[in-house]
Amino acid sequence: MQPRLEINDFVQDPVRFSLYVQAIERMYQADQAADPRSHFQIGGIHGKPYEAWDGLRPAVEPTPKQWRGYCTHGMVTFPTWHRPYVVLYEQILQQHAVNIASEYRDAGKFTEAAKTLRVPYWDWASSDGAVPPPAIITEPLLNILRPPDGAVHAIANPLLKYTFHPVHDSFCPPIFTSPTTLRHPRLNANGEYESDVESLQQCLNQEHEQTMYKTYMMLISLHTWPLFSNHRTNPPNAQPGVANSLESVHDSIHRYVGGKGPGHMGATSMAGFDPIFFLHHCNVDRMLSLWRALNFKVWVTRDKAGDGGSITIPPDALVDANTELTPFRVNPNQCWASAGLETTQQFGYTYPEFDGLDMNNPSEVRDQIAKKINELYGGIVFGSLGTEADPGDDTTVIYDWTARVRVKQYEVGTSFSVLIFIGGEIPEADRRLADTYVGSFDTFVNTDTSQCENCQRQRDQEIVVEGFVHLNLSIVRLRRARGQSLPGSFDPHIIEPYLEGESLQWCIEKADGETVVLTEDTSLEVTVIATPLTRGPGETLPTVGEPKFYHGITAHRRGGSHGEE
Ligand SMILES: [Cu+2]
Repeated sequence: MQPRLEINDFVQDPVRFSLYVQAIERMYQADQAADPRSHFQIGGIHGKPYEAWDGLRPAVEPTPKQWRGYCTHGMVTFPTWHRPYVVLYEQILQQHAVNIASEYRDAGKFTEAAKTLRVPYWDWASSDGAVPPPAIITEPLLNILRPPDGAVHAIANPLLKYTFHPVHDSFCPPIFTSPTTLRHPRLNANGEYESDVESLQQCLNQEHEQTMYKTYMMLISLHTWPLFSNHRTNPPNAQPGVANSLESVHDSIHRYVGGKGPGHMGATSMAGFDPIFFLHHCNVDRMLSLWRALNFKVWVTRDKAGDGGSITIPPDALVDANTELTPFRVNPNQCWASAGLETTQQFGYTYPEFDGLDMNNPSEVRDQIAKKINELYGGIVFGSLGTEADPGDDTTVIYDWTARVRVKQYEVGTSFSVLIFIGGEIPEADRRLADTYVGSFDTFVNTDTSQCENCQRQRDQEIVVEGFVHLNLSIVRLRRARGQSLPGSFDPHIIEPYLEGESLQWCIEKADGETVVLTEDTSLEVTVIATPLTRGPGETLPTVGEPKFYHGITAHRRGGSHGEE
């Protein structure tokens, strides 16, 4: 079984990396209009150009309400739909790699590497930092080993962007009619859009600790499929969430890469074209594997598709583990369904955390993966308190203080963010760089549809999405800066009055950077919750208790708590 490697490790191996880069080049070169295995058509499965992929047409003509892409967002199949998607991409790359390997005069080591080539993942929650290596985001040229002699050649770096040939008619101006994919687009002196890499790096650095915190809390505190799988709010009578769903954590990364505008990664219809999409989604798939190892009896449940469904799923359809994940075929007549995708062995890949584990022994796998998760990401939660990751002989309790955000997905008609601040006013500009900034809840939807005929569809105005911004790190930072004592276990009798005094604030910022003025009837609801995390002697992961709601901290303000539930 071959592990998919973290991108920082992956780039260290010149043979593997050279094959990967050249395989991507070949996917780029393939005919956009005619070749279903071209980068364009593979990226286009996700959203635009909204065409049937490889002849797979919807059985029923979609309604005006329906989303025209194949990808399933805001529903229970979000994690599983993207699994065969990344596999398809990986298989195409690997086939190219095998062909490329045979072109070297000394083909042996290249052929060996090609046979075991798997796509790398970008661990944006890594304690080593969220910014991918320069080869992925900054270096204009890459030194790779080229056939036939295997000597080092510098080539234009295909990992920075995809160049459309041509830009498709259905792409919306002004940003998406640019000749290439863009990250953090800005206008240059010639009036053209270009990627602002510094802004991208700054954003990823700024959000890194919150991302790590969100990731750990997602992995350890969610145990049901509806809470883990997607960003939709659970019905009022269901168990309340205390951490972000996998989809919500993923949505934020799309927006951090897309930046203001947004660039391609920030819009569902365009995201699949940016080559970083597959590095990101490979990590999303890894998170699915890690979470599933902890919750090995839990899998896809049944729920209404909701929102726009997908090109083959009407919005009012029920979706479950047997729903076909179009257009990913398991055989010529049938597509994969979530039932059957519980493990990755059938696709010949695994992740490094599973190295050496006996996959036939799920409780042993669970215990080992719990340790790994703690080592990888646990420090951010327990470290914020200054306590050791290992509690030794004592039982440790800390409270996780969190702003829960609920808002209608189409509150403003485009992707937007709810930004949370503590300890001062909300600045006028560059809000995410301010000292008072805590973190954001980000929606990832289609871009503004008002001027673009191709994007118009009636949207489900009632869909409410949910996310969580964790406050503990900012509380510590603020108290340190003011020379105040650290809050120990974040006990409610200290933190509740503290949060009231420091005034928690929020605002909505559209993907183009514009601020949304909150009206009296805004659907936004920010509610503070505190969740006890208890770790006994010898326990690896903490036990996550029932959240307690502190409505008073945000009530009676626009976008604040609506009161008891
Ligand atoms: Cu995505």
